[in-house]
Amino acid sequence: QTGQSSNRGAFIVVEGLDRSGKSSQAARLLERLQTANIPAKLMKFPDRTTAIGKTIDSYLRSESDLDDRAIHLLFSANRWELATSISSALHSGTTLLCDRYAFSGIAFSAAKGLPYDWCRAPDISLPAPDLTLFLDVAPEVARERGGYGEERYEKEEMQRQVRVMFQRLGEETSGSGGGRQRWVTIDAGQSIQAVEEDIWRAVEPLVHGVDNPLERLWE
Ligand code: NYM
Ligand code: MG
Repeated sequence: QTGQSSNRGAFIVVEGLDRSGKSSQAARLLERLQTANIPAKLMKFPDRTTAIGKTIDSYLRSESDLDDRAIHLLFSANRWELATSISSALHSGTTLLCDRYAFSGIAFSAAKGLPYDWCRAPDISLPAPDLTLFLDVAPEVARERGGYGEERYEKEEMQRQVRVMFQRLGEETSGSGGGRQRWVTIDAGQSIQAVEEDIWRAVEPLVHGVDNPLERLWE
């Protein structure tokens, strides 16, 4: 326990394919933190409530069309417009859970065929997560869970490519920060309870705050 010396909340990101259980698990984790009286907040990207977010929403529902690079930059801009609130929440001691982040940005656009390094560039210098939980599930298992939705990208072949990109991001992001693993792959094909326990095991060491300064992504 390092409770009394902690100086900021932890930044925890949940990533994965569509239908990997991210949103449900993030909600369960938020509830668990709140029950333990840990100040916590849940964010989600894309944040469809902002002006940029509304443009993204309309693109995802195929109500509008945009150049692949233009939509990629808007997803990144949607993170940048919230970067200050991310760091202020963390510095005020709030543990921040984030349902998707820059890794989704790269994985989905690179899966469409855009160059990986080009995709990564606009997200360089965003607040860096202390921990990224990758909820890994085979696309065919994800599909069997009530099927993919109607939005763009929610097709099995696309999801297969996205998973390959996430695996590459995991390899490049693994390694430790502050003595902890920065990227943890969770077997999201297990039962909801087993996934929740695996997540808690990874998150628990961070929930009383972290001492190391907030870093910037890929700097
Ligand atoms: N997505 C999400 C991207 O293509 N780039 C990004 O930067 C982010 C954050 O948007 N299929 C994709 C992944 C999803 C879709 O996300 C909508 P969600 O979590 O289903 O609302
Ligand atoms: Mg979705």
